[in-house]
This record gives sequence, C-alpha cells and structure tokens, in this order.
Amino acid sequence: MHAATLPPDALRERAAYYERIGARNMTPLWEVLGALVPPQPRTPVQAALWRYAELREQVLEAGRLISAEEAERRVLILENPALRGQSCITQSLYAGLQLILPGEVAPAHRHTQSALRLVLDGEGAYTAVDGERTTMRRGDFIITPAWTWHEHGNLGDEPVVWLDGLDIPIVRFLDAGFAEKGEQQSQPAQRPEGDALARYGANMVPVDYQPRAAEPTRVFVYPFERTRASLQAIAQGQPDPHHGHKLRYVNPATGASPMPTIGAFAQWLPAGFETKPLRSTDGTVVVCLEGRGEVQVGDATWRIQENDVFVVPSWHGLQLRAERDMLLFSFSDRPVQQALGLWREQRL
Ligand code: GTQ
Repeated sequence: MHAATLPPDALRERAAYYERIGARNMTPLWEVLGALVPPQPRTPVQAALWRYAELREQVLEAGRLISAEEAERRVLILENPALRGQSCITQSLYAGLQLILPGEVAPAHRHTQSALRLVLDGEGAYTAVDGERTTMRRGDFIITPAWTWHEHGNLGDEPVVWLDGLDIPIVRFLDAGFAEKGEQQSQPAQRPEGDALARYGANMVPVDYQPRAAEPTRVFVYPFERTRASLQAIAQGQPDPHHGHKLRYVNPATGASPMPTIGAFAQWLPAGFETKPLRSTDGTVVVCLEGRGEVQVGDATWRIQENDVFVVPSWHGLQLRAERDMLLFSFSDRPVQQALGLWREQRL
C-alpha cells in the first residue's frame, strides 16, 4: 500500500519510528531505494554552456585583481549550475579557465589529482612537467598526471588562457588528496623540450621501457598540429553517423587513456554534417576549437563557436550540426567507468 493511502495512525506511527531510528543514525531504505538504485542514470548535473566571449572578459578581469603568484593558480572554476559551491562541472570532473599574464609564473607543485590543459588563447606560455618544458600552442592537449611536478609560465607578451580539466571530485570522493609545493618556483630543466614526444610519441619507446599497468603516458603533450592533421586525413573518408570523425587520445605505449581517470577525444564534423543523436553514461565537457554550429544536449539547443565550452550530462542525448567545418575537443571519466564495467553508450 502506498504511504499516501495509509490511515493517519499508521502514518504517524511510521513517522515516529523514523524519528526514533534517525536519532540513532539509521534511516529506512524503502523510502530512498528508487533514488539509490535508479532504473537509469538520473543525474543532478545540468546541461550548460559557457561562451568564450564572456569567459575571456571575466578571466582577464581576474588578471587585474590578483597576480598568478598570489593566487598560485589564477583560475575561474566552471561550476555546473546545478552543483554550485561544489567546484565541479560534472559529479566526477572539475573544469576551470586559467590565465597567465606575460612574465608570470604559476609556481611548481604536485598533487594526486590528475590534470589536463587545453590551450585556448594566446602564445608564449609553457608548462613544465617533471623537468621538461613544453611550449603551449592553441589546441595543444597537455597532461600533468597524478603526482608529477608541474608549473606554468608566460615568456611571451600576451595573456594566455587555457582550459583546465581535473579529476578533483574523484580524488575528493576517495579522500585520497595529497599536495606539496616545490622548493623553488621553477623546477630545473632536466631534459630538452621535445624529449618525451621523441622518446614516447613517435611510434617507438625507449628500448628497455615497460609501462606498468595503468601507468599514465610519458607523452605529456599532444600537439594540435598532429591531431588536426589526423582528423583532416580521416575526414577524406566516410563519417560515422553518430560521431562524424572522432578519435580518442591514448597512451601510445599501451593504447589506454593517457591518464587513468580522464579520457580525451577529438572530433571533426565537415560543414553541413549533422550527427544522429547519441547518449552515454560519461558526463562530458566539450570545447569547440574550430568552426561553428548548433548543439542539442537533452532539451537545450545552443549555437556554438570557437572556444565555447559546454557540458553534456550523463545519459543526455547529444546531437551536433556543423555550419562550418567543426573541430571539437572533449573529456570525460569514461576510462574510470570502463575499468569498473559501468560505461554504456546508446545510439538513438
Ligand atoms: O594548474 O596545477 O585549475 O592544481 C586547479 C588546480 C589548475 C594546476 C587548476 C590545480 C591546477
């Protein structure tokens, strides 16, 4: 019998019982079972869009209010509108927009959270990871795996802005966060720029290298130039009706995701192409790197252009329409879900 149809006495008796057990930190499962074990994902995460024109203006204002040194990381967190105050864009992922002005350094530190950067705007900055620098160019996908030393600097003469993606909510959930600051602002260079890419990113690895299981890749930069060239080349062939031309970034030594907690993807949609709708369980952050078009996420429809960022919640249909050739970058917790046997995708 449904609770609403119970006689008032029985209802009162139950309420009193709930109160008695509540005082002992117990609660009845039957009142929450449907929410705990839903027939399909019912995420609180909301579809949302951040237009770069606004993001840029706001983050540049932060540049007038606080230095990178004082802030340590001058970042505007992109908070999901339904999860305000929780510093996350989906339940499992964090995203933020980082600004570094000419001459500034975001000092060396390391933490157990894994991070990715997607360079959006400006030239002349670098990220150093465990003693090797890489120049940050627009569209470059750069990673700082868990517990690697990293710092950022801007040697150029213009502001540089990139998107940070971190697994902060996952590490918080697991209560496994550690961090430490470097003794110096800048880590001494141990290898020349390009070393990791030459050793691990050219379809070869050092002769005695054996990656451990789930080891993040030693390739810490995936240059945009290469990604773009691959997408353009495969775009000569037939697009997948749901994905267009889509590739995932990998650890070239293992074929696994570059980092164990965050998967990343690059996608090309030729002008005029419209994808068939698709949904998957990994809530995804998407950046439009080139072109423009229209996107439908669940019930929301937006026009998007360069550097706009949007979030697709778990199990929400996604449909894309390219008005110009469109290049999208995206990241999600897919490798975690796959490792746990949870990930699902449905072509609608
Ligand atoms: O660049 O190390 O957006 O530690 C948040 C935390 C960036 C970083 C963020 C971080 C960083």
